[in-house]
Amino acid sequence: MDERKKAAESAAAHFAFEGTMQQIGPFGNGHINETWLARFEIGLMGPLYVILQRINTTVFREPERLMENIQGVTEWLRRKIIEEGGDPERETLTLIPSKDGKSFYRDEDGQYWRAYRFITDATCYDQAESADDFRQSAVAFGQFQRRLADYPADSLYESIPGFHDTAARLAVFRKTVTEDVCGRRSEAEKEISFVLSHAYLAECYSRAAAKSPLPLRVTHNDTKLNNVMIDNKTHKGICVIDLDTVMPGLVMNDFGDSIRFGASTALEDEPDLSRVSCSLDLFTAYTEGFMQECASRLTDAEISLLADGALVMTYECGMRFLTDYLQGDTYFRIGYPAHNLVRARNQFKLVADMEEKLPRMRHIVASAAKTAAAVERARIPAEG
Ligand code: ADP
Ligand code: GN1
Ligand code: MG
Repeated sequence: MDERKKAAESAAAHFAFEGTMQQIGPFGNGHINETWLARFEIGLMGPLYVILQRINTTVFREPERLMENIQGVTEWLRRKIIEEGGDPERETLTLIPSKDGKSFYRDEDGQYWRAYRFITDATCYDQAESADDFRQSAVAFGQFQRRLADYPADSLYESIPGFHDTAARLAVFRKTVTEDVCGRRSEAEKEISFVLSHAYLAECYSRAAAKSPLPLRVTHNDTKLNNVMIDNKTHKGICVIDLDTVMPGLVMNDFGDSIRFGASTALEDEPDLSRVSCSLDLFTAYTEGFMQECASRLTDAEISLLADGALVMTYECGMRFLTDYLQGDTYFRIGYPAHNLVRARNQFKLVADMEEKLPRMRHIVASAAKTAAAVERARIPAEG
């Protein structure tokens, strides 16, 4: 930790921060980047906080191109938020440039760093404290989707190729099981069988697309609850963060990943599987919030697949955790040796529960879509 802290401290000196750095410490619960919170003192103005992140370059191979994405997307969102009369400092991430005016700093070891203004008086939750908070996170992701609807998708670099290509991930999984480089296969026979017996989920969208095309949109692709900030006072979802995976993608995946993480009755790594299930109350709250923001922009084919998206994303994420376990934990940050196996078991319990609840989930989506359409119809003449 000391070495890492020293590296963070010396990286901090290369950003255009003002004042004197008083303190720096690890922050947040992200699995990918290394996040630090630094406290500065600016004369009589008191403390000011910034987020400093070391970009995970094992995961993000071309950090400079990644930062171009983030710069483009945050500037775009900033303009939209100002047009809508919002507060751009709180409603989107603000990059702090390096002293030489770049959006990142590359240190002597070739590590890449970036800095953001710290969004104060807001929290990223690992679990929804209430259905209403979860509904607010849906509104924030729905707004994000709406604000980026006309973003030039072609200008976005694909930061992780095939990120949500579940079928390709299944192929990697099969190969990983065969190779068994860490000799861990025997620890995970039941979970491996689960993945193989649910391979139909990897074909869900291609089956649907054969009947009706599924549009590619600018999506976030990592819409878990702790990637949205909830205002401590108003409890509104104010800012979508963690923009590394903003790429052209499918809206069902953004919806589905939120459900996977936030509608579960337990944390993503809860080992007691009796506590893990998909809460239909939380599912309903999220669906209503999301539909309220963007139902009118979605096609019937997309709406009819949203609930299935929750299954696909949960299956894919469980498979990714299990693949990482079998490969020796090189991707997701772990807290103990079997962490990824525990996470995978947890996700598969959730998949099984969602399979049972799928008809009800589809029904909830359909009726939220109907309500959103009725609200939209009532609003248009009044405005016109
Ligand atoms: P990772 O890719 O590792 O998940 P994130 O970008 O999501 O990294 O950041 C990790 C955590 O740091 C977030 O869940 C959040 O708690 C916190 N965080 C990141 N950016 C900010 C910010 N600008 N203001 C406040 N907190 C932030
Ligand atoms: C990672 O970066 P973070 O912690 O928000 C991962 C997601 C997974 C998630 C599981 C770039 O998200 O895809 O769904 O962990 N992000 C990346 O918690 O791989
Ligand atoms: Mg994150």
